[in-house]
Amino acid sequence: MQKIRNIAVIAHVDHGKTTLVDGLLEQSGTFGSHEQHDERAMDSNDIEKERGITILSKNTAITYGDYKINIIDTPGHADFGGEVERVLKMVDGVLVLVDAYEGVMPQTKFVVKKMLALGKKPIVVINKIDKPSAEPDRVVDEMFDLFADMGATDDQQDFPVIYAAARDGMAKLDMADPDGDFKCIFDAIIDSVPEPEGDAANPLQAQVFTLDYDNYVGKIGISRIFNGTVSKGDNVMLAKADGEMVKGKISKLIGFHGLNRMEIDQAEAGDIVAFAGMETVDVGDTVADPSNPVALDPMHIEEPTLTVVFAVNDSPLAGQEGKHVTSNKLRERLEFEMRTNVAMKLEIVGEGKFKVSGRGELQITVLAENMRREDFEFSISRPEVIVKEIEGVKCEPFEHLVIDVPEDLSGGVIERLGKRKAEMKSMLPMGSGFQRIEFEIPARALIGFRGQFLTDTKGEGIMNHSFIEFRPFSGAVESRSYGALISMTAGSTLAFSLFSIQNRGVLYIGVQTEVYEGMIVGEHSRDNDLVVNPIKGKAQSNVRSSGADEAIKLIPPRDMSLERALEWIEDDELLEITPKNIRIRKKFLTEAERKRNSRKGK
Ligand SMILES: Nc1nc2c(ncn2[C@@H]2O[C@H](COP(=O)(O)OP(=O)(O)OP(=O)(O)O)[C@@H](O)[C@H]2O)c(=O)[nH]1
Ligand SMILES: [Mg+2]
Repeated sequence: MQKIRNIAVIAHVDHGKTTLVDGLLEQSGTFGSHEQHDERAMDSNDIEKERGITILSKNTAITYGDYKINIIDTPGHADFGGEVERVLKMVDGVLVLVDAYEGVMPQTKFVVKKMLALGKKPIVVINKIDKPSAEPDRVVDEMFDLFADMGATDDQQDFPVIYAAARDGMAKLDMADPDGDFKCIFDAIIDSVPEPEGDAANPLQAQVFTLDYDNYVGKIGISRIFNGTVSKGDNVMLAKADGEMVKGKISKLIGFHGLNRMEIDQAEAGDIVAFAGMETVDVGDTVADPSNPVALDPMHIEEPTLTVVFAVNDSPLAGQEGKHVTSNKLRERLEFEMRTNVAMKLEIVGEGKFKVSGRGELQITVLAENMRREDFEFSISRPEVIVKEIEGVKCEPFEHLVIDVPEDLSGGVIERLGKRKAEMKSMLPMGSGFQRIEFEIPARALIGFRGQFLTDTKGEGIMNHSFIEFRPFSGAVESRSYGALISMTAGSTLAFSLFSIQNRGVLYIGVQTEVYEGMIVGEHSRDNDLVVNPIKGKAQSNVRSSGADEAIKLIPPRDMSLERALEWIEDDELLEITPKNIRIRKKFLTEAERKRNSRKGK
């Protein structure tokens, strides 16, 4: 039997997981000496590259000595936390990274809790020790405390610690040691991660933990083989979560090495491989021996906490910029997404209206961003949290929120969070005039909070949150405190009118922008909506006013990214998303309709 180690790399967002995996690939010699590869090579899709974050967990394999090490890189952002739990079941040990300055963050707690509960053996990597602000000793203490608080067993508590600067390919076992390479990481993996259990001689049992899709071979199930041996062409039985048994055949068996996937003929217990040929395959399914099919424990899939309605674009500018605009096209695309993305759910709620649920705004905006790049045009509504009944009590998702703020500004932020029903849990000085404050807060109250927080902290605040659990509904929370500046008419914006409107608030659009009645052009500086005319030119006169035009100085409009816009909108507003533009609009475009409907609402 081949000598194998299976590990996952887990951490809070940006603590350096993908960079560390780069180093492991590089230093194990898995990248050929002439092989060209990008930085953070595992972040392979466009949005991952652009944003520098991991969205989907991905696996790779390296060879080190006579060992094969399967490594799964996981996303650190809380919205993709559901992936982590599934991945953890597939490995025997984990590398838990933690930033040598930031220390334990919300998602560190989340992943450590899951990992300990599943009985995994951790190796702790204190990363980014090259940072001038790094305090590795403090962070090691924080990790010990965290493990103790979360009920680690003695064996888990006794974790090896490695100090690293993953970006520089440097690691060592003691801060006092001279800088070394990743040898100590490889050795720790081989020595302290248990070898896979299971036996190649037993009947086949493999569990699918990730789905992929390929235009040529169709659905692909990436799986861990727990028992038995599997060959290309084998007949198998798919044991589904609901107990159903479906016959299947492995048309292709795919192995991993570095950044490559290649067809292989056989694989056995302990390994991670991919199967093609079974169109009905789902996450959690057991691929089993047809003569003795025994399902493995079903996989717990995290439930969505947030929902948004995707709808056909019906704005006055509809159909001008996108190629796929119909309800059918939209439905097909969303259904396609659901085939591989188990963390999301889809429900058709009306003519051309689709409720998409997921774990957070980022997850939803990533889908929307992918769709606009594929030439789709559509609208999306304000995110709403999912409320559900637990033992007769109405419950909503709660989040663990950690903010780092300049000390002199913390009072204002705390007050604002209080209005949003946040409960303060702790407050610590962080050095350099910053405070770290932890809260528990309804997820609902976080919608739209980020923009406000950045304003309140003059852009210096840092906030992070991750899901805790569903708790009893907490009542009304404060929402956006400013109204919208709404265009009263259609046309192309002119500097002259924008110049006067900019005194009323913050503009979201610049000159010569196409607008329509009911489109939102900015944020009002007061709490009510204000209807404005952004296309009015200066009254013509024969006398050329000396230099008056040159005097028009426009403040650059605020750049509203998809996430920012989605966080900003209220219930009576929509985002219009096309391949070329993101517009914010009122659901009801005329003032008369808005008045009628707000009266109805009351
Ligand atoms: N100073 C310093 N920066 C590092 C180090 N390792 C990684 N970084 C930087 O940290 C940033 C995040 O690195 P990633 O490897 O993408 O982090 P990640 O944990 O994979 O992030 P997510 O997948 O989005 O959760 C990048 O800008 C890296 O260059 C390090 O050892 N020192
Ligand atoms: Mg990453």
